[in-house]
Amino acid sequence: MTPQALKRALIRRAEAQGFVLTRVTSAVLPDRIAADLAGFIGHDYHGGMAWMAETQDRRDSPHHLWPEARCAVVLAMSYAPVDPPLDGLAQTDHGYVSVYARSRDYHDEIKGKLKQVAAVLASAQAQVKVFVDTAPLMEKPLAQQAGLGWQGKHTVLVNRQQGNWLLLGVILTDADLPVDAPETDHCGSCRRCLSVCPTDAFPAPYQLDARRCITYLTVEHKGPIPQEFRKPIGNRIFGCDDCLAVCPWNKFAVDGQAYRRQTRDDLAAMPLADMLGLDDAAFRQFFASTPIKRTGFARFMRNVLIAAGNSGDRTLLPQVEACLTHAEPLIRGAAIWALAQLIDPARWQNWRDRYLVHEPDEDVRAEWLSISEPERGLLS
Ligand code: B12
Ligand code: SF4
Ligand code: SF4
Repeated sequence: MTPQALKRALIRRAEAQGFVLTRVTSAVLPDRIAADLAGFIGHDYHGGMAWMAETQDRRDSPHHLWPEARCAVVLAMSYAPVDPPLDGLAQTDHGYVSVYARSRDYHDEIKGKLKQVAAVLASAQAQVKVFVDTAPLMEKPLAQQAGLGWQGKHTVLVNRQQGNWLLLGVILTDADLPVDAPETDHCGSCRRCLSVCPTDAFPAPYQLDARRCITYLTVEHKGPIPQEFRKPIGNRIFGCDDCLAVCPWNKFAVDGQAYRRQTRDDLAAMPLADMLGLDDAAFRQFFASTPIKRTGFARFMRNVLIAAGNSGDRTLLPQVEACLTHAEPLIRGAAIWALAQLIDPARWQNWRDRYLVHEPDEDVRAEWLSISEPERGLLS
């Protein structure tokens, strides 16, 4: 088969698997990308994602990860939502889950489909490796170089027809295929994604300080969520879609049907009262094979408690109180903050005196002591 015919066969197979975009590029990224990655890591923007720094020398170009790689086939699956995704942010007694996580884990979903596409290359005696998200590979710069779209000011890949609700997958191969032209930037003077960010996570256009991003804080970050972000997080219990949802290029996006077949409607808006009632076993069962399960029970409950604190819903108080004595210090610490948001500030001292005396963990004690008297907010 000629390289052209092989590429056509690949694209046909990819379309049949539900990918909306498939392009080919060289497996070499320019030095500029390595310098940008070094800038990101040098500023500590990766926060606690130590694996980014540990793999930096392989991550900066695919041919450093796999020296035999000649080409990268980059594919995108649309997960464009049908309903306006941010509506759930107003339902403060429910938890908001970002659109990509409201379904079967996309890593499993897309990897299976990539293998089907890669089989076309393998049957032509080419070597292949498939990647979704977790490998040390810069998928967005690679996608831009392949012409799938451009990295918008929010750093996510945007396509003129599909918008930015795209998940990416990559097939590296030692085969030589005809490559596509890179895409150029079409953000123009727009700044919508930068202005909407609740935690001011963009130090500059095209740069993200992950430590300030709600997705990092609710999904990747292991410890207590720093105080300054707790109120801006609102009811977002897993990820955030604000910068994606405002991008004007989404108006051309058709809904992500292939992906949505795996969607669970019950994950779009979950009553906080139900979430607070989960224990570790029920959590694992309810979120089985979704990305949420990967954060683990303690981090998930930390997020739910922050949302409970922001809910203004005092009917949640008994469940919040029950968490003050939970075996997990991370959960106890978040419960203290939630309590402080929900109770009458005049009663704070009583609550603290009752629990602080029994608290063995230094960090949790510090949580109690960090609040002298809750601010008199809407509830008082
Ligand atoms: C780490 C990571 C995160 C981190 C950091 C995100 C980030 N922007 O770096 C966190 C946890 C915050 C995150 C969040 C999300 N993620 Co994420 N994430 C990744 C991962 C694993 C690596 C990204 C990476 O290499 N970052 C390092 C920076 C340096 O690279 P970059 O973002 O390409 O930035 C370029 C420029 O913007 C510039 N730059 C960026 N920052 C800086 C800083 C300085 C100082 C300089 C000089 C340059 C610079 O340099 C880079 C190269 O040119 C990829 C999968 C993968 N293996 O690629 C998924 C991936 C990027 N994530 C994805 C998704 C869907 C999300 C979320 C939308 C999920 C959600 N709804 O909650 C959010 C989006 C938030 C946002 N605005 O970026 C998709 C994006 C698909 C797309 N359309 O682009 C990916 C590709 C996973 C996938 N396979 O589909 N993610
Ligand atoms: S995902 Fe949310 S918190 Fe993160 S950069 Fe986008 S708007 Fe900001
Ligand atoms: S919202 Fe505007 S600035 Fe942000 S990525 Fe979309 S077009 Fe670019």
